Amino acid sequence: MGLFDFFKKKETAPEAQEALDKGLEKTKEGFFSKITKAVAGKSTIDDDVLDNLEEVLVTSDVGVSTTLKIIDRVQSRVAKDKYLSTAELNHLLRDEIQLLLAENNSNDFRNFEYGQHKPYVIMVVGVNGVGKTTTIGKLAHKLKKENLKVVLGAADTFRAAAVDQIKLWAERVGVRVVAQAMGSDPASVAFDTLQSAVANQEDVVIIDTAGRLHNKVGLMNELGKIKNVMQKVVPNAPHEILLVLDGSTGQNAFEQCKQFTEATDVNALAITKLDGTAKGGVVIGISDQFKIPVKYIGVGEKMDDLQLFDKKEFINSLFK
Ligand SMILES: Nc1nc2c(ncn2[C@@H]2O[C@H](COP(=O)(O)OP(=O)(O)O)[C@@H](O)[C@H]2O)c(=O)[nH]1
Ligand SMILES: [Mg+2]
Repeated sequence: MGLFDFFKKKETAPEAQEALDKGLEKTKEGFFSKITKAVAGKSTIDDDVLDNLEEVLVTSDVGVSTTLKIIDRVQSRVAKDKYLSTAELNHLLRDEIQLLLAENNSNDFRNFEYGQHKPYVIMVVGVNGVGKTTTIGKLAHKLKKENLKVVLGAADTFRAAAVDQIKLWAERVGVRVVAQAMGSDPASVAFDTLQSAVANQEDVVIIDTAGRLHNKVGLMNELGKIKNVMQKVVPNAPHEILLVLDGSTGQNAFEQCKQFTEATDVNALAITKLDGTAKGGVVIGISDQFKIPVKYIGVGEKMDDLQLFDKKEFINSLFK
C-alpha cells in the first residue's frame, strides 16, 4: 500500500459501521421522535408537515440556511409526485440531504494530494476543549496501524496539562512526541518537531496548538508565526490545517468554523463528540455551508473512535 492509500480506502469495516451507528444514536433518537411528532395525524406531506419539518431541522442544529435548502428540495419533490405519504418522508429526506451534500461539497478529502509530501505536516487548530489533543492521539493511532511513522509536536504550551496530555497519548499509541517546557514558544516547538521528523525520515507530523481565540488578528498572528517557522524546514508546510469542532455545541461550532476559516487556511474539518449529543445535524449544516470537507468525525473518547467521514454513509446511518 502506498504512503497515503490509507486515506483513500473506504472505511466500511463492520466495526466502523457499528461505531458510527452507535455514535449517532442520540441524534437519531432526537431527530426521529421530532419527525414522528411533525407528521402526527397526517397522511400526506402537506404545508403543515413541511412547516413542522422545517422546525425539526432547525432544532436539530442543521442550521437555518441549509434547512431552507432541504425544505425547498422536499417541496419540489412533493409538487412533482403529488400526494406523497408521510410514510415516505424519511426516505425522501435522506435522498434529498444526500443529493444536497453531493452537489454542494464535491471537494472531498480524497482529492487532497497526500502521497506527495514527506513528511506530511498537519497543524491542528480549534478552541480549547473541542477535542484537538484527543483527535491527534486517535489519528496517530490510525496512521501507526498503517505502518506510518508519526511524530507529534506539543505546541500547545499554554497549559502544563496540555503538554502532559499529548505526551500521555503519544505513550499510549507508541509514537514519538517533541515537547518543551510549558510557556515556551509554540513556533519553536513546531520547528524542532519538523526538523527532527526530517532527520528521522518520519512520514507524518501532527502539531497540536493552543486554542486561544482572543480575536481574529491575535489568532492570525499566532498561527501565522507557527506556519512561517515550519516553512523554514518544510517549504510548503503545513499541508493540512485541520480545524476541530465540538459537534455537541451546535451553533457555536458554526461560529468557530467561520472565525477560524477567516483567520487561517483551514482545509479539513474534524467534528468531535457526536456520540454524546443529539446535535449531530450540525455535520449536515457544516458540510453544506463551508466549502471545506469534513474529514474526520469523533464518535467516542477511545483510541479507535475516530472515523473518516463519508457523507453518504453518515446520512445512511442517520436514517437507518
Ligand atoms: N465523548 C467524546 N468525547 C471526546 C471526543 N473527542 C474528545 N473528547 C473529550 O473532550 C475533552 C476535551 O478534549 P481535548 O482533546 O483535551 O480537547 P482540546 O482542548 O481541544 O485539546 C476530553 O475529555 C476528551 O476525552 C469524542 O469524539 N467523543
Ligand atoms: Mg489540547
